[in-house]
Amino acid sequence: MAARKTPSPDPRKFPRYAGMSTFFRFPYEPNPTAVDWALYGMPFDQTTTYRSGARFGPRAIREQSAYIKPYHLSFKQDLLERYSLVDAGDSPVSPYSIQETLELQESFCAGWAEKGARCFAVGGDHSIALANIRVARKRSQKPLALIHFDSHTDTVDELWGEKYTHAAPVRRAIEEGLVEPGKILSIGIKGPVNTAEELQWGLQNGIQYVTYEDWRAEGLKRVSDFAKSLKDQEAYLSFDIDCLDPTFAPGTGTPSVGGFSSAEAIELVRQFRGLNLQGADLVEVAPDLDPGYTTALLGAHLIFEILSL
Ligand SMILES: [Mn+2]
Repeated sequence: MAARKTPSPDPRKFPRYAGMSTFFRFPYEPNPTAVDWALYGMPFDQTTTYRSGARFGPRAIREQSAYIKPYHLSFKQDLLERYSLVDAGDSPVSPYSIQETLELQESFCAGWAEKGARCFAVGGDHSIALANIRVARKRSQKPLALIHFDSHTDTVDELWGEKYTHAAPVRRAIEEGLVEPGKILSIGIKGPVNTAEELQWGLQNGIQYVTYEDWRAEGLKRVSDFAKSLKDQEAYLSFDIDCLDPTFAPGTGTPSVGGFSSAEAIELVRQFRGLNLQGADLVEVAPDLDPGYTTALLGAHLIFEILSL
């Protein structure tokens, strides 16, 4: 898709501390328009299994993103020159119903997709990835490649009788035919998991794993080889902030120790430069658990890195 002109006003013309918080000080645009990327908040954490609070992630990330500038030092690229980007506000949610929330989110995003925009969901817990992947899938010719950064496999079939949880988005996306088995990479899995079943199910259904331990032993090669193998294939990237070590990302609901540093996570994301991205999300930032706004700031930076790919 050809790059479009940046919609005015240019956020660089405003001080970084002034005015209403939008993602990266992009213009607030509640009505679907033809832009390259629409970022939106998903203030929903009803499927968290441990510490709640990710519903306030979008608000915190908007605030912390105000400081982030548009020029990428390594890529030598100005994000605002490459893409038109807006903050579409928050999607409606239905606090007592997970499936209704996913439906509301899907129709919220569909309006943007119809205008040609790609949707970046800012969570919220990881359950919200599914609706965003559904919309990204509709934009593309065939099932998407999936790059999944996470401490957890997110292939747990059911929790307390519920199928649409923050432990299941990868499994549901495969079952719904949204993503292509064999073109799915989960990066950063670590720590104890519930049962061996979730990992076995993933391996049997076309997920490749680069666990944290794998990455320690083997380095970047399997990740960069996977990235190269995608060529132009349409892809989706889902980033759960809990793949980082809690030292770097304490503000999250299901922390798991022994993980990536901020610099390592950024380096891993950058392996996907040139990715044909059709949609993305960043989830599980819980600001009430986040002293010094470290996790929200990191989340904002990672969104910048993903958009810059
Ligand atoms: Mn997750």
